[in-house]
Amino acid sequence: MLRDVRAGGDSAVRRYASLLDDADLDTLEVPEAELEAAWDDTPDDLKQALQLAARRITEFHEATLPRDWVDLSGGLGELVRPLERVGLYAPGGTAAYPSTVLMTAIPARVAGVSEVVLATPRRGQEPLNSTVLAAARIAGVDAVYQVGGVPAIGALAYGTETIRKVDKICGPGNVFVAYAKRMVQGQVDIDGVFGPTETILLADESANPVFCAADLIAQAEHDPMASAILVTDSQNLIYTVEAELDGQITERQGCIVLVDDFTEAIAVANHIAPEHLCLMVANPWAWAGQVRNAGGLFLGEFSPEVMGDYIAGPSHVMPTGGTARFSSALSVHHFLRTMPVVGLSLQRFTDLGAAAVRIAEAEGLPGHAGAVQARLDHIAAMQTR
Ligand code: HSO
Ligand code: ZN
Repeated sequence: MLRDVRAGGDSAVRRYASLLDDADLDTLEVPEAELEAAWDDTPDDLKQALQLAARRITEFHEATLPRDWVDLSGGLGELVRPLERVGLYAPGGTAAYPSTVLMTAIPARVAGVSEVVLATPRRGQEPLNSTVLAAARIAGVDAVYQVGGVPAIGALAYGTETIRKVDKICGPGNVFVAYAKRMVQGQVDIDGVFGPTETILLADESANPVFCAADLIAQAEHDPMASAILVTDSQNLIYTVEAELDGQITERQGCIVLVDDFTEAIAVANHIAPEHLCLMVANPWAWAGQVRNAGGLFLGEFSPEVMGDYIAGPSHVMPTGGTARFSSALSVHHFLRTMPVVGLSLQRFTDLGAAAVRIAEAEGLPGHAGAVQARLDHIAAMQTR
């Protein structure tokens, strides 16, 4: 499919839309009228909730923006530059989450990306998810394409007549979308390949069992592969949480781990490196320093993961499957590149030149040595004049 889209452009995308999703696309872009109608259909209180979320996500990401710096005396600096174009993917059906549109588009916007586009599948005659479209508008998405699945990833990666090639593709998708992203990686950047969502609750005797159970259930609701794990040093809490759960989570989705003490609980979490780590303990800030591996850290009984999913501020796109050991939650940094700048003065050059020449000689690269030596000689000649 990727090869076909690369070769065939729009017409290949159309052909697959009809083949896979039974959709007969006049235009690849969602018509303006449908975007307007989606906006009008969105209830005011929901718009306000999305706008509040958008404001908080914007503020959080603005606060984390790195700045350019230049040290004129040392002749060194680093300039920060946003990516030019980013493509977001929003899955169709029940996994169409407006929150994910905010959580991917806003960090890109705040980073200064000039063009942010969204691809989401059109299924047959069905209308698109109007809240997803409203969220795209609130997040300032520039264009919405009604294409999905592997062909959408191909179109964003290679470009077609109507869809411009992007520099980075972000957002969750089913397993085919995830693999398509992996296949185009290198051609474009991707945010990651995400597996099923995971949450670990570390709770002590003081934790509220009703809250613990509610958080485990919220996590398990995502899909049958989602995992919800409670780690505790309190046998008593296990009884009370189990009573609250009342069989609402299947064995495949969850488990409860009894540890000797809280130090061991933290060690378990660091070993698993979960996407979400929630500390339901008396003094969560005191333990935060011990956490090494987690996609996102949620502290205390009033910071359940669900607040992070929707409204707290950080992006809810977080590394899964233990990849939190080496990668980070989506943020402005994923949409920026840094460019080191070297602007040495004559004095700095004179101080450092001989060492560079020496290393060049050791590497057997006389041309490199010469590029420095020519200047050193020139400076010496100027000074004796
Ligand atoms: N918990 C999910 C995000 C999400 N939850 C979206 C609800 N909607 C990511 O791990
Ligand atoms: Zn969630």
